[in-house]
Amino acid sequence: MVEDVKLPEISENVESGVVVGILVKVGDWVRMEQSLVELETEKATFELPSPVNGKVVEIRVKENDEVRVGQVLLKIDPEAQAAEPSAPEKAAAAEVVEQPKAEREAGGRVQEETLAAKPQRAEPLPKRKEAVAPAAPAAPAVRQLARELGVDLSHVSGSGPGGRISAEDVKDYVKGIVAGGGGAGAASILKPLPDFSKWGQVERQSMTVTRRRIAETLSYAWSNVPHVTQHDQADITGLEQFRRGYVERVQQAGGKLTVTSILLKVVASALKTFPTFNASVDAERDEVVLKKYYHVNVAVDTDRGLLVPVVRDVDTKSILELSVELAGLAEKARANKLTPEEMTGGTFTISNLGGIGGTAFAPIIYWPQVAIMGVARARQQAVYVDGQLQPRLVLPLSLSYDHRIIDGAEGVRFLRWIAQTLERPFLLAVQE
Ligand code: CAO
Repeated sequence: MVEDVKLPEISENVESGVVVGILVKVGDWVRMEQSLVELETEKATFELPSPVNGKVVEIRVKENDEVRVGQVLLKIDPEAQAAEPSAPEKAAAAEVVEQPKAEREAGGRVQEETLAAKPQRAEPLPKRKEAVAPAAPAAPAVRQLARELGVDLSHVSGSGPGGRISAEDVKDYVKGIVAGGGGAGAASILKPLPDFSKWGQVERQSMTVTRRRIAETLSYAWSNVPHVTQHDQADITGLEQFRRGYVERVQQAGGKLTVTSILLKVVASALKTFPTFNASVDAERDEVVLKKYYHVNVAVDTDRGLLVPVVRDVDTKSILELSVELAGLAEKARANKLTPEEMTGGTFTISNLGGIGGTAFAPIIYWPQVAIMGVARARQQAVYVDGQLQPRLVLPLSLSYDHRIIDGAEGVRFLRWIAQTLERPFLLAVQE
């Protein structure tokens, strides 16, 4: 009976996709799991594998068609008779059978594909396969390259839209492994997991494209940058009074005046005073790249995971402008509307978890930057001021920096500078 190949349910809330490539034609013999159609959804790009062995008898879609979950894309006849092989094909098949075992194994994939196109082997065909899991998003040519280089694409971070993997990404990954860094994936040596189901019930969930990219980026920084984290705190009692006094005004302008938007301004001044914190390390050339622009990433917590939009030219903007811009970027991040440009080019990162809680944390540097500041929750504390115990609002700050180019003393000075500026915000007015 002819098998309808439909667009399966890909993931929650994804009801349709766009056909970006048709990988077979009518009359082709396909094997179960062979890629048939390449599809792109708002979350991922993947290749739809064949659920059966058989012959493609009809293709109902073309490139750029939008297709819905459950729609029939093509039809495969699992019972169609293979054409009688020609004499040369029979000879080739006989040669394959007579090849030495080692040689057969070495060329296994090519043979498998050849045989798939002309099914002459009398091997039993597996039954239907139900589950269809999205593969790593990459074009067939990129998959071919990965196969040739022996790269598992699930370890490669895609730089294209929706995490799509390009040939360059595959090459970069291999270069990283050769250089000993593990590549963008930094996951070259993966130990096999135990079978957890031996000890109890488990559920497996596919990582989203966003989650995979977060994992790749942070693994790379964690494995390649020697981190040191320095902690300090700032008495922001006065700053809080100032903030409260302007909350409404900023709100009217469409922003939210919080410690994060004030920190953007303070950080821009600190980066000008301590240029090494606004740099990158070019390890290949043994150089430090000092940037003369001040674009600060702000970590935003979204339901898809951590996103880090950039506020550009922070040094040229007022706290009011920064508050409006930050509120807009955070909203866009949470609505999944950030463009790739809005997340690239940053020179330093602020990660404020204080709105949620916590006393301190050690953030991971957002490579290729060299420093990141973590902010935890400001709390009322009893502090001696001029010999008197007073209730003060104290903000915990943590700075992780790249110890290759920043020494501990400089780390302390940088963070102290920020703390002192927060304690005496009028300093901002007199700093460059
Ligand atoms: N201490 C105490 N209160 C704080 C605070 C802090 N450090 N930071 C923020 N707050 C308060 C704000 O003043 C606000 O209070 P009100 O609602 O009473 O005015 C409330 O917490 C919520 O603030 P916010 O989160 O809306 O605004 P923000 O500008 O401070 O932060 C953003 C914006 C985008 C940084 C934040 O929403 C966010 O997503 N934080 C999480 C970042 C993150 O996940 N980092 C982890 C990266 S590493 O895994």
